[in-house]
Amino acid sequence: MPVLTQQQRDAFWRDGYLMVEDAVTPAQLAALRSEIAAWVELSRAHTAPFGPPTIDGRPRYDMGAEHTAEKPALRRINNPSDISDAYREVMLDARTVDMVAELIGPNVKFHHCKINLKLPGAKTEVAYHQDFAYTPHTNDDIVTALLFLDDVDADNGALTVVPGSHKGPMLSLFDGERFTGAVAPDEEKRALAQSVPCFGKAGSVCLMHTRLLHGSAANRAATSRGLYICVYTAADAVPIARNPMPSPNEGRIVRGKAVRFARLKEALVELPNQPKSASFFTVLGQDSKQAAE
Ligand SMILES: O=C(O)CCC(=O)C(=O)O
Repeated sequence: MPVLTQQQRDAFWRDGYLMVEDAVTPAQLAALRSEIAAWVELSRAHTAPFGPPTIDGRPRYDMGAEHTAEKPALRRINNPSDISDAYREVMLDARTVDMVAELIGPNVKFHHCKINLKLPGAKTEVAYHQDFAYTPHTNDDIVTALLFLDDVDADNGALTVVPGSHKGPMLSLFDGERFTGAVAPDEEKRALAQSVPCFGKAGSVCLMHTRLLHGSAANRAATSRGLYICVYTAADAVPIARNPMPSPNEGRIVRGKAVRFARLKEALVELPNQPKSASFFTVLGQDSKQAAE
């Protein structure tokens, strides 16, 4: 039995994104949320990004500069599926994976995952960009699955997307020679004028095409906004840039089977610069908390 209707699949390809409620079971959602609560507690004892490191030696957890023990601003956990059974289970086998397989399958592999967290009072925001510019592949059958760990409304920093923009051009994330990780200010202004917010209950997922233009504002509410973001590609999409967040699970087949041929889609792709810091928020000009020396 398919999990998505034909109408939902058509909407994804027309708009470049699709919202689906109840994308994981209540038990899965509860397990993910309980891990987050523990990681937020853990972050109170830290004054700079901390481990256990990802496989390229960078810290797994990143906090915004406003972070304090009393008011944590943990904003990123890199590849939580490497360190948590609950996150691994959802990455490998939640209903979201079936949905992705119905969009770009049958053969689907995992690329990387992360949590973007906006705790109350945190300043974290996401400048407009297209994910494909960070993770270019030989073709663009790539879906970013953004699972809502909290209820998301108009005040707590919702994801905003530009419907149909996945059919448009790839926009540069460079300002001259400098990789800014964000589209130019005039493009951002245009995007803001056309964008729509993605609201939903915890447990909803936004399935987003890798070329869709999107961003998000800071959290102005007293409630947190967490997203568990998993990136999946068609098995015949082969990376043409280093994974910004490498994981031992990169390339793992999550539905169907491995394939022998890479599929090439003709395109001119600007190659990204990879972050050396704990998360791309520093590339966007939002410093991490750093211990005072
Ligand atoms: O956290 C968000 O609101 C957006 C996430 C995002 O754009 C990304 O991680 O590429």
